Order: sequence, then C-alpha cells, then structure tokens
Amino acid sequence: MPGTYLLDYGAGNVRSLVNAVKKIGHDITYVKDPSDILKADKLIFPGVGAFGSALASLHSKGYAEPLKAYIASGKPFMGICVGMQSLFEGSDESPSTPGLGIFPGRVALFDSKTKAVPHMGWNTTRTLQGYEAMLDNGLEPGRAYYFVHSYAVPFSGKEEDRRWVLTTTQYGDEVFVSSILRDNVFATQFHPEKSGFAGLNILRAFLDGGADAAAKAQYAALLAQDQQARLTASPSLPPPPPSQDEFTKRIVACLDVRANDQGDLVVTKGDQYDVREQGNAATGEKGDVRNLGKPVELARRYFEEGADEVTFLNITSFRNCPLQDTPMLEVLRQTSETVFVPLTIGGGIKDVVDPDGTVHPALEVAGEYFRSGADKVSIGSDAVYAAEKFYALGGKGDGTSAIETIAHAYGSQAVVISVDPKRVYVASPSETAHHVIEAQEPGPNGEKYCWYQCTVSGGREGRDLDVRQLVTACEALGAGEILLNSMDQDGMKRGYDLKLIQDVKAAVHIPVIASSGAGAPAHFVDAFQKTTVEAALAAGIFHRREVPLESVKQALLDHQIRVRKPDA
Ligand code: 1PR
Repeated sequence: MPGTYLLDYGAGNVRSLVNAVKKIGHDITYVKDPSDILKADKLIFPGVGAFGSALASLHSKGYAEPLKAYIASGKPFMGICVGMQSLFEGSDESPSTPGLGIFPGRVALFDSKTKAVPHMGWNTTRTLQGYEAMLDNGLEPGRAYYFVHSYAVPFSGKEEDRRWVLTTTQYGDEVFVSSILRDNVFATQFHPEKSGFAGLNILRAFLDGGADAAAKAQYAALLAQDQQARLTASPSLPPPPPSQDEFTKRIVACLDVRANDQGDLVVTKGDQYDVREQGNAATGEKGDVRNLGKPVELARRYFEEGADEVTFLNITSFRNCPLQDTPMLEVLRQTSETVFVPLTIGGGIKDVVDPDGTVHPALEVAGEYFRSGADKVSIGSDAVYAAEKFYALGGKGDGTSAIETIAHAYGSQAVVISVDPKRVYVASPSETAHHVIEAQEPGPNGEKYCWYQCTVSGGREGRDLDVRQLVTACEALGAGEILLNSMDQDGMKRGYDLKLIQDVKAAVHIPVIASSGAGAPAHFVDAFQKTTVEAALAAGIFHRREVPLESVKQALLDHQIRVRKPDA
C-alpha cells in the first residue's frame, strides 16, 4: 500500500512521532518488511538510541539496501536524530560500524570539558541554504528545537558542504550540522516531534510537500525587513552568518502522581515529601492525599503554557507494582497524544515481580514506558542500590544494573537519576567521612556544615551514601542526566538549595535539573545566575497556579537568561 511509512527498528519512543503525524491529520504505516520500504511514497526514519545498534538493526532486518534504493529513487525521505546520523560514513560512537555513506563525513562526540554532554534541550539553527529553503521545510529562523544527543556531525565550513547542510547549530564552542537538505533527502539532528508546535510545522511541511501560505508570507516579510535574510537567501551561497550559542535553559513541570485513598490516580504534591492534608491534630490522624488535578489534563496544560519538558513521578511505586497494572502506562499513552515536548517517567524503574512470580527486568519495564510515549526514564531508589554495588565492586559496574542495561539499549540520554537527598548537619567536616559542604542554612543547633544523605523509597529510608558518591557513580554507570531534588526544600517555596546544586554540577559532566523549593520567578533566576545548572523544575507553584510558567520565562528573559519563547 502506498503512503507514508515509518522505519522503526524498536529502539525507543516512536509513539510520539506517530501521534505528531496523526495530530496534523496524516496517517503513517510501520515498515514491517523490507519490501514495504520501496512501496512508500514518503519515508520517515526516526533513529533513537545508539548509532551502532541502529545500523546493526537496519542490516539484520534487511532494511539497509532497500533504504538506500528508496533514497536513490528520489522519493521524499526524512531522517531524525540517529536517522540523520546513519546517512553519514560512520560515527565515533561505534567506530567499527560503517554508516550508509550517503553523505560525506563522520559523527563525533561533543567535548564535555566546557559544557554538559549530552546536548539536551532547546537550541536554534542558522541556515546556510537560505531562508526560503528553511521555510519550505517548515523551519523558522530564530525558533528553538529540541535536541538530545552526545554525538553530532561537526560543521567543516567547507564551501562544498554548504550544498547539503541546511542549518548549523552552535553548542558551547562547537558548531555542528543540525539539518541537511539535498534533493529528496531532508534530515534533522533535533526532534521535530518533541519540538512543540514549531516541530509540528516541520512534519507538516514534509507531509504536505512544502510550507503553507502563512510560512511563505512570513518569508516575504523577513526578506523585506532583514538584510541578513536577503544575504542568506542568495542562491550564490554566501558565507553563513556568524554562529552563536543560543542553547536555552529548560523549565520542567513535574507531576507527582499516586492513587488517593479512593483509588483515583491524582497529581499530588508534598511539603518535604509529606503529601497528605493536615489531619486531626488532636488524634494525630493524617488527612487525605492532596489532590491537585488529573495527570493527563495537567500535562497538557503545561505543554500549552510553554513547559520545555514534562516529568511524571509515580511516587508510591516503591510498593511492588505488577507491570501490567501500572497505571502510568496509560497516562503516558494519553499524554503523548497531546504533549509534544519530552516526557520523562519516574518511579518503579527496577526489576518488578508479578503476583505469579514472573520477574520483569528493569530494561523490560523501561521498554514498556518508552513504547507508551516516554522519552526518558528516571530512576530513584534503584540508582542508590546500583551506586552502593558500584563501590562494593571497587568502583565499577557489573553490567546488570537498570542504569547500565537501559543506557546500553536506549542510550544514556534516556536515563535520568532522580536524587532524593536530605541534609545531615555537622558542626565540623571532620565529624563524618562523607563529602561535606557549607550549609545553605545553619542546622537546628547552629551547625554550619552538612552532607547530603541519599534516601530510597520516597525518602522513607536514609542510606550510608552521599549525593556526590551517588551522582559520580551513576554517571560512570551511564546515566545521562540528574534530577536533583531536596527533601529539605521540597514544597517550602523558599528557593532551591543552590549550594547543593552547584556542588553536584561540579562533580559531573552530564546535565543537571534543579528541583525542589521554587516559590517565585526570582528563584529560577537565582538558579541560573548563581549555578551552572541546565534546567529548573517546579511542581507546587504551577499546580496551584500561584506562578504562571509564562512569568517564569519572562523573568528569565528580563535577566538576559536564554529560554525558549512561548510557542503557538
Ligand atoms: O524510587 O525509582 O521508585 O522513584 C520514586 C520517585 O518518586 C522518585 O523520583 C522520588 O523523587 C519521587 N517521590 C517519592 N516520594 C515522593 C514524595 O513527595 N512523597 N516525590 C516523591 C518527590 C520531588 C519532586 C518535586 C519537587 C518540586 N517529589 O520532584 O516535584 O521537589 O516540588 P516543588 O516545586 O513543589 O518544591 P523510585
């Protein structure tokens, strides 16, 4: 059957892409057999995961040769992320695996000495082929798109490369190829399906065979206004405009989810992890679980209000939860129909045991979540146990932890570590063997120092492991990002624990999300001005509509902190 086909080799979240295509009114069929590839009128190859496993799957499923033949036939092709990288000659990620070799050059690892790697977040693009080519493919100058990758094709700056490099992007001190366009082949390093409405425009242009009238009118307006636009639109391929790092800070909306006493799944929010209403002080009885809304509806609201990412934490999943009963799978499926920014799911990413004794390894659990629409999984308790084992083995993994198995199969960028630390105050650093810092606030007895104890089971149990030990072990095991909570600041609206955040930032090269304690836009400004954190998360103030997301972004823009502008 002719039509648009999706080349999926089972390496991650393609549900979002399918949902994005449906959202803009098109159908898409999965390639099930190599012969389907040549039947397609249009083909999308959304590579997820690692270069080596993507190429190995293409070959083992017999897709590689039909894919090359399809591209040679001149029919429209769109590659995304590893789907773009696969078109090159090879990648440092898997040096012995040849790429398809349709474009010259190799994919290389970003340098993490000067910036966090993966490059995870929103960044803009600069065109080399002119605004018209950009707009024809649904890209808009100045718009930010969502990237998540550790490897990229460096931009050589050679004159001939400009004939296939549609846009470049700068991350820190490196300029790389962020989209390519030559004849029927269009591919992006970023994820259009995760880039909000701006990304949907790209998919629409590909599926409709060009930009719509509104985009063309915008192009004409740009040309009229902008000298630079006139230059870059010239067919003589002038030098690209000077590149600039326009990577933005991310604002993450977090939804803590659990069943209330009536058995309904609700978004809740605690103060210092206590999610129940004040009960009866006389009897000491606790109140109900706080109910701040429905997960799918709230996630959609945050997407529409401009959240750069949405995170769900299933906060009671330390109680064993049989895989098929996991209500979060359905929450994700429904959310991914309306939310087109990255979705993270946390809680219960570990080996789970069904009532009949069947064990589902963490990798299988994570796979269910990815197939249901998650882009990243967040690991809490199990990461603490993995770090303890890492040190027991003398500072190495044994390949069996959830972090290692999931990162190996889906890539480090898909593995977030959710840290639930609690301050332990000490009068002097010599009182403990743990890594001590000067406390942001003095302890109850005037102690000036503290260490941060890792906890498991939603903060119910403290372990003999400090946060620095945890994050460095998890990074070594393959984690791609840290979600750094604070049990002391959670829900208190006094601002983030900036000392803790900068201490963790200094210990790792992967991105860190500041979490817990945001009470006002100024707290986000502090997080980005006083630490080098990549993202800041909040929950309570957004759920209660005390601080609109828009005012957080405006406050950051007012302080010259780059953020993604509201999307529509
Ligand atoms: O251990 O892998 O099953 O994961 C459990 C997950 O559930 C962990 O990510 C853990 O952080 C989370 N969790 C468990 N219990 C609670 C609780 O609150 N009782 N929530 C909990 C943690 C922290 C936040 C919160 C920020 C921002 N919530 O992520 O959203 O502190 O809040 P604020 O802006 O209102 O201050 P596993």
